[in-house]
Amino acid sequence: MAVDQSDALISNELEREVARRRTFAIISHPDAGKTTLTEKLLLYAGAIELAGAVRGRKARRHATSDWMALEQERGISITAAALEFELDGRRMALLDTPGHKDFSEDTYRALIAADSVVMVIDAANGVEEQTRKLFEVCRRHRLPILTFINKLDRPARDPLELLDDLERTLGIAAAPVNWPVGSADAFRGVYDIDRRHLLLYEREAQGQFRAPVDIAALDDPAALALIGDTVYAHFIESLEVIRAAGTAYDVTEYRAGRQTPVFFGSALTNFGLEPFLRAIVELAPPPQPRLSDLGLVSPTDERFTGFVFKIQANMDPRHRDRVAFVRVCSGRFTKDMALVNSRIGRPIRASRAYRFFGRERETVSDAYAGDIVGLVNPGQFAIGDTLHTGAPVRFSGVPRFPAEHFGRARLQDTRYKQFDEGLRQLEEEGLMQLFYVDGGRREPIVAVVGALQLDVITSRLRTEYGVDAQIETASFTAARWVAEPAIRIPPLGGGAVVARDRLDRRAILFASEWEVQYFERQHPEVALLAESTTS
Ligand SMILES: Nc1nc2c(ncn2[C@@H]2O[C@H](COP(=O)(O)OP(=O)(O)OP(=O)(O)O)[C@@H](O)[C@H]2O)c(=O)[nH]1
Ligand SMILES: [Mg+2]
Repeated sequence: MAVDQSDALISNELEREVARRRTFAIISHPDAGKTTLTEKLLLYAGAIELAGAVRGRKARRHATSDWMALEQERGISITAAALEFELDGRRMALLDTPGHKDFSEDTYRALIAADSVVMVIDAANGVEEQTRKLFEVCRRHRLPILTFINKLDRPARDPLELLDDLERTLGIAAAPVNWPVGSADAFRGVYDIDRRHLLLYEREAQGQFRAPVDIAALDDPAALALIGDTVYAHFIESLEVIRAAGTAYDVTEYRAGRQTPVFFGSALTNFGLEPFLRAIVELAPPPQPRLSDLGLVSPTDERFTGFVFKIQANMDPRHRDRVAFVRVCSGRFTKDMALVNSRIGRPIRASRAYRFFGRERETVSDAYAGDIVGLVNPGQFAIGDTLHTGAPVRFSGVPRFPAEHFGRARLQDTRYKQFDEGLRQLEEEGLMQLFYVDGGRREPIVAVVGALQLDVITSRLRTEYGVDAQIETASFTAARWVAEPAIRIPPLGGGAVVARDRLDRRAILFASEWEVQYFERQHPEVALLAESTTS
């Protein structure tokens, strides 16, 4: 009897904790303002006291989620950052992702760890290429999407046209929750369509914020005076169109991923941020069930399960350790618990577990489904690993993409040990794959999905491992693993070479996709794999 009671107590606590969690990723085309919006959401949630900037003079604060040296140097996001904070009794976990297509593998993995998505659209550009691609991934995973149309403080497309663009380009219903009053220099604020009230803002220097003026009635003379005649007339006209013919917000449609609620604003000048943050808290779904080889795993299932979606080395220059980011899928995680990595089968003690806030970390004693926990266990984890207690289980679906760009990494000094160690750890992160050509010099070949990742490798070898290296483009465009370890590989024509990966598995590097196909036609007996079989 006593046992039953304590079990009931645990499951009540578990249900309560899971129900208050919100884990979401911010996605978009490069430069739409994901990191700026992230920083402002943190500011409005009270998680930071001062907002940093994406680009700024040396002395200025940088955005919390762009913590890596190269991100700050270039003013772009390169790697997904996890930020956890409390808000209104909810535990929020936000993943700011890189927009550039060369880093999209990292973005896709972050999407797999989220239960919903915030999609940022640049009001001058509408739906752009990278947003469209990321949207397709969201659709496949049925992730609910909230849309923030950003940069209304600059010349923008007409809001009706922007909604139309969302609907046509993405094939999703767009339901405006608020409506912008003016744009560019005449951008005054947003009107809440359902609650029927107006939030008018003033610009503040240095990204500080001031509470908006809240006006209940549209025909309030004060509103008219603040907005100005021309902007007011235009606003009323488009509002009427939206009221008559616009899609109304519907929670079922949103949760099913068929409709996206749309908000307008400007992350940089702090317009429209409180309503958006409130919407995330109120509308975003709690942790959802996950598909495993045993079927759906419910977040309130009492046993702990999770998977590694990201590995990042050297986040903290003082520790120089490697963190495996785990999305908790079910149950309760406790520090020091013995978990099994389903790939290896042996138990591991989770003794160093952290919660992250950009680069900052804090020890966690327990975590629940929905949380993102960073585990420090050198060499024990690979991207995609399932961790669990109880009977064996595996989650699938952490994607890997085939490398398309290859380069020869050349050490320019004599720090061989650090060079090898650096390359090994960056490979473990999934930033690249390493190959060594048979019989060739000991110059590793690095293979990446996007060419900019080659710059990231040299920069990180320098700043994190103190190694001066150069990467010279190599003329390969595809790698295929040889399925049979013992099979004889026939002589290769064209630009192809035989190479080995770090685990000594044989692969062939080809100069073109056409060469791959030609080889496959000529040598059907040599089975090739696009991905290495995970060891
Ligand atoms: N005028 C204006 N500029 C903005 C706004 N939001 C962001 N920006 C600027 O747009 C640029 C890109 O912003 P980021 O926040 O880095 O965009 P991002 O989407 O995170 O970019 P990546 O992570 O590199 O894909 C920066 O110079 C920002 O200051 C806005 O609301 N108005
Ligand atoms: Mg960014």
